[in-house]
Amino acid sequence: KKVNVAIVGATGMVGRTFLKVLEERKFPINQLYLFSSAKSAGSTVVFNGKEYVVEELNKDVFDRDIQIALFSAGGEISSIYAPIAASKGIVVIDNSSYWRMDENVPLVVPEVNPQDIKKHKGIIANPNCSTIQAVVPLKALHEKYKIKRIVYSTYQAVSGSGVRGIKDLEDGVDGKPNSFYPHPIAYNCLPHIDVFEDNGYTKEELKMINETKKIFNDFDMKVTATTVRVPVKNSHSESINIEFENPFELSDLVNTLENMNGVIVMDNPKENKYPTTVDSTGRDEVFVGRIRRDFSVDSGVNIWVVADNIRKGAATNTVQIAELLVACDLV
Ligand code: 11C
Repeated sequence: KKVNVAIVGATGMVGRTFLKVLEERKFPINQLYLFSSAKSAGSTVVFNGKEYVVEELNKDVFDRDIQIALFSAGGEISSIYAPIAASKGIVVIDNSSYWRMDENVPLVVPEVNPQDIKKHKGIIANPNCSTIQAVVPLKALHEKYKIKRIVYSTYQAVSGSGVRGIKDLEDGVDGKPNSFYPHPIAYNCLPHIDVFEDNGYTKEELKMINETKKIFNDFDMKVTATTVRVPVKNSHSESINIEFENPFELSDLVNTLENMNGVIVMDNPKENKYPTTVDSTGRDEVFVGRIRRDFSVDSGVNIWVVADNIRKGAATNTVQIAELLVACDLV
């Protein structure tokens, strides 16, 4: 079965990666339509050896025969255009944060809660990149030992802020001033991702907390987070401390992670083997290492989790959701 696919935000960093991933995974596309803002409209893109012209987005484009629309053009565009597309029978898979916590919108990571796509009413949300890479390994551990509490500490790459973040890092290395972040990011760490809320947390931290609970459908789970921007170009790293309800054997826990779909365990400290952003960039899997018991609690573990935030954290996860829709005959 082949489907007609639209990409909204086709010229952005995630939009371009959608095209790369769709091509690599041989997604069954019949017609492809590419949309962007007026600024980028008219540019051309090559997909599967064929040239496509990017068109300016307007509400009438959704009158075309389209089955799936992948959105990555920011929350404001999604807030306006996703419901318009959905009202025309198109299934929208949205990368922005706008719809994620809406109770009518499933928030899906295919390795974790694929069953939730069946509840969609026209819009499916792709979680935040830092949430996606965390919940993939956590799913296996939650099923086996039941998670009681999670402490996330992240080390996030500048590509999470798009081209402006990469520019600030490169400019800073060249000794030029920042134009996007409030402080230099070159040779620095900023405990500040997205905006601060009144409770002292950043929006990125609250996304990780709330999205984790929604994906696991467990609102009793205790979750806290500190998210930090680091001078790394691509791939986010996370230290995750997990406390379980049930006891575990460390070898069994490692085995469980090794058998989890989408996870690669790289863990041999004696040989300096642990995942870094160099290993994960360009890959679709989530890499896990530094797996060790937390001796400060009855049943707890520390893990180090690294993944490509533009691929598994955004484009690949979205394309996997589209693959699921096709496989489940939901489009
Ligand atoms: C970052 N996680 O690294 C953010 C980017 O909610 O989709 C993605 C923001 C989002 O800055």
